[in-house]
Amino acid sequence: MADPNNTIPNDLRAFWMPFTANRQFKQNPRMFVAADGMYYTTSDGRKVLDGTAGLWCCNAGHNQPRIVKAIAKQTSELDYAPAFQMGHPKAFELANKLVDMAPNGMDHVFYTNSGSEAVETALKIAIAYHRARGEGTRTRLIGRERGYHGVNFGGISVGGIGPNRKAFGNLLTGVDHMPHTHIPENVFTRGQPEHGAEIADELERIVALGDASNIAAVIIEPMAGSTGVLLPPKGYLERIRSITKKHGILLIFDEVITGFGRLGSAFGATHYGVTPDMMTTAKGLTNGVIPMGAVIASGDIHDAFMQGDEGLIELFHGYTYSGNPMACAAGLATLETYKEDGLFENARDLAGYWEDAIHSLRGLPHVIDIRNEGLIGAIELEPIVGKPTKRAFQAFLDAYDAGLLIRTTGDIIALSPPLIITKTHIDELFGKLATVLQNLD
Ligand code: PXG
Repeated sequence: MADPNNTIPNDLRAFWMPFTANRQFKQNPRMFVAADGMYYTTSDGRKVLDGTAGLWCCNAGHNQPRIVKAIAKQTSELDYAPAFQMGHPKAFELANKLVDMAPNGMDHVFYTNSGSEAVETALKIAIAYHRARGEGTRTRLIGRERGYHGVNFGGISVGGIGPNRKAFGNLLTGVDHMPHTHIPENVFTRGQPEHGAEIADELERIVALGDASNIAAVIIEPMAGSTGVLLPPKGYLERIRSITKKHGILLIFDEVITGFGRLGSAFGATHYGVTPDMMTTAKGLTNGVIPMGAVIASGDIHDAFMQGDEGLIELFHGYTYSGNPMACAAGLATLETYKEDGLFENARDLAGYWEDAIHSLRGLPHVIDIRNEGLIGAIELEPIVGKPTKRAFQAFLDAYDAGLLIRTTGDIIALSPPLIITKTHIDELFGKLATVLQNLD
């Protein structure tokens, strides 16, 4: 690869890259050296339109001036403060702002450093909550096929993506999985699919088998992003909510992707009008700039822990970097940007234009399904026989060469641009993608 600025190190061996074909990458590296607004700059000086907000996280676009400034200021003011038995003002300020955006009654925030840690935290809180209320038998967890809840042991146990689980032994015990909602009747649906609400009733069967008195929580993504954008059928989330409520089971929405405007509202919960008991968040919380996650929990859950001797620690859990000052500063500036620049509104306003643009790819070679909602979308390609994932990955490489960043999972292309996107960018994105697909083997 041409590298006129000499920015690619000579030796790429030491860095063991995550979720990457390391040997293939290192033979032909793709390096970003700068970013601004909707575009990355590559080491060979090309502009690449960001069709994925990094990894679904840079919702306010790159190098957002408010965020850059806030971090610079924070680093010279208070770089780090101990997270246990000490506080700093911005951690409280950010928690209050998050609670203001969350559905009514979700009014406490526990900080983590990633989505994966937010998931582990929520699962632990769920089990400890029941115990605190004298229902210590409620320890089982229920996830869903094709669910992605990060990569730690709890998350891959409740998660439903085979390759993320298969090499890692026994995982957690006491976990069941509901079926996913991706059914052929809904092919080429615009927005929420019509068919499949009844798939939620499978939860009743799992509860009947394991008994509600043994079940702590159900965790699902309101819209399953990582597996390739699977939207909840109309009525599905409502049914899951009513079944969990009926049986005293906590409902956790994993909002790591759906949080912070992706669907045109603050959270999937607010977009779909279904309130869970906890939400896990990360990514867009700090615009991806500084690692941070958070669990937002209901008052009921929080208050169950606030019993007994006030001098005792209520929850034996937390991280060195929980509520880190730099992350809090980035988070506050990010939330301010979403508000001041009307980015959730922009996502909502452009959702129709986005929908028409993505569905205009119907009929191109190998395209077997297209789905969308808010500023998210997926184009599913027919796999090459005997070589699953190869076709979509080729599209990824071709798009990169054409100046467009997309994300692929299996043979699905997923799109989730920064929410600062304009109609012109949408035209550029789908114009480039159409050319890539037309020329794909
Ligand atoms: N839950 C959900 C719903 C996620 O999407 C995590 C938890 C874990 O977050 P961390 O911060 O630990 O990575 C995620 C992360 C992709 C992709 O392209 C998706 C994620 C991360 C990286 C890539 O599908 N989702």
